[in-house]
Amino acid sequence: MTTLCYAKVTCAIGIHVILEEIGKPYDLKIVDFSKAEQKTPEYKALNPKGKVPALVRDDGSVLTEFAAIATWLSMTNPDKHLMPTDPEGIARTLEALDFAVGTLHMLSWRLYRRPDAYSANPDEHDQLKTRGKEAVLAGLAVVDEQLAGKDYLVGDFSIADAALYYVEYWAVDIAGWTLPPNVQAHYDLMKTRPSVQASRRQEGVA
Ligand SMILES: N[C@@H](CCC(=O)N[C@@H](CS)C(=O)NCC(=O)O)C(=O)O
Repeated sequence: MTTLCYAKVTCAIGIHVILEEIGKPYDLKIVDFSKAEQKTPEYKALNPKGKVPALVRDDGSVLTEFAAIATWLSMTNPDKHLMPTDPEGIARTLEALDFAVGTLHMLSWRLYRRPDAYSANPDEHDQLKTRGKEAVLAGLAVVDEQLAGKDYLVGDFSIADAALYYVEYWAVDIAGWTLPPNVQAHYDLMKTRPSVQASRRQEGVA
């Protein structure tokens, strides 16, 4: 059965949401970061990158990278309408998805959350964290303008919203920051979706 390898408080929750939106049976395999299980030979045999999410598909093959997994799930479940089908809609969805994953998460949040990955000098960590926070909030200000007058990023709910959702979750529930108004409204709306509620429940998010 399709299995999502995930860890708590990670971007994998966005893929978890997408699997719940699809509604087909799947398994969850927790990778315990507190025990560094992502670095074990067993997990690296599955995903040599030592990261989550990783999706083990029905044929046993493993797919990694949020954007690739989300796009594949969307395209193999076309009846769920998780992405537009016209070229403009596809491009706009991937544009928003990549901004959430590539810029908000990888370039910005990671700086806030993992300053040790950028400097071995603890004296520099506070400054790096501040730069990371500023970068996330600057990015969310751009998203706020994109969301003006809209419920979701592109048309109806799409895989891009699942990506933005996990950044919102981190910003609010983990960091305790205040979101700009349209982003907060998007986060509130996301939390009304049964897929989001189920994934939060299963991952123990309040
Ligand atoms: N580019 C990857 C990023 C995945 C990633 O950075 N995952 C983090 C959790 S949010 C992780 O597994 N970190 C484990 C580690 O750094 O040891 C993607 O889009 O899936």
